[in-house]
Amino acid sequence: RGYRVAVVGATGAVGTKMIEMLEKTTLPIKELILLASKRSAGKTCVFKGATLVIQELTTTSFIGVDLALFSAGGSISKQFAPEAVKSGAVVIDNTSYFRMDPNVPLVVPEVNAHALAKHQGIIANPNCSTIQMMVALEPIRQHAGLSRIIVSTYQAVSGAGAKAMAELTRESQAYLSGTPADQLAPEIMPAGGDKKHYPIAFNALPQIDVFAEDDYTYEEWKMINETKKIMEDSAIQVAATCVRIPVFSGHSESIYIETKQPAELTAVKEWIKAAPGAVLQDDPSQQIYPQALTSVGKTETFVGRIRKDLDVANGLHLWVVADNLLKGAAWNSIQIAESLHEQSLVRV
Ligand code: A2P
Ligand code: 11C
Repeated sequence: RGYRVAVVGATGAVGTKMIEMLEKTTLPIKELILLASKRSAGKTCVFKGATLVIQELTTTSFIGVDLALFSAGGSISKQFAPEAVKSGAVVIDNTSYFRMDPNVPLVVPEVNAHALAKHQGIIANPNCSTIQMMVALEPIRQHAGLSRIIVSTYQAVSGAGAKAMAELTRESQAYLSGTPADQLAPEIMPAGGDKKHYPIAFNALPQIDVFAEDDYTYEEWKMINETKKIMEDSAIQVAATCVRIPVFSGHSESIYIETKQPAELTAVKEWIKAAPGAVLQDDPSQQIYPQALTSVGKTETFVGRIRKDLDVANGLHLWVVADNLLKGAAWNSIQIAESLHEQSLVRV
């Protein structure tokens, strides 16, 4: 009894975490099918004590599959997610490809699990930096409304995949061994698909993904558009500045918000404490605040440094941190699967 679950991109930074999270889920799993490119076919992976062989992704990979978790890039999702749906699987897609499609629910289970009911085979997992911001802000929105968000991110390299993590390691070692900054030979950062590359080691790059409309990057547009879709409120004003820093995992965000109604600090802290998936870490007297390093391996979103703005009556500042590979990707996808199961929505 249970579901036949496929992971597409099983060898990647997110895919490997999906397999780890599937070991922890309460979702009944009958069989796990691991898919990646031809390069990885034949490699093995241990799941719940059993050795599984990774298979090459093809159009016939989804026969008999109930749930398919995709994290192998947008072009793979574009090509293969419809194939999986045709085979009868429900797809949970971690890429940006289907996120803004009006027929595709974009879900953070703590915020809008209800949106799953309308799915037509594909459900999109939001961008990592959006997800943790939603977990932190939803309880405030519920109690005091939300009119404006201005966010600056400090994002880890694992968001850009396993090769980007290797690039940070290589550059850090080279720089510490005396290689000058202009000879670090970056190949991926800030964006694999862009013309120029800059070192990420010992640096901060205000570019995640490529530039788009109005000189905002795609990562910034994702935070803006996905927030409005998830919170089902196109009137929320959102602006983002997304920055890559030399951290392996754990995205951090400095968030400024304006609420519709006044919100007392003690109340805001209580709302965060009571919110599903959120953990309050806020005690300046003891130097307690969320940190990237301590978020790694955790599925929760950590919230601290909550302060009133000094000039704007309904303005608040927060510092929000989560493991981008877990809550930002793999764990949120598994939570979507669990929620689909609880709502009897796995079969289309
Ligand atoms: P592979 O390791 O075989 O290349 P990351 O986000 O860490 O870069 O990982 C990307 C994931 O997407 C990897 O699991 C990678 O598999 C997978 N992938 C890349 N290209 C393809 C493809 N053409 N078909 C299936 N999986 C792919
Ligand atoms: C990063 N947030 O940290 C990006 C990666 O739309 O799923 C996630 C890309 C996406 O690089």
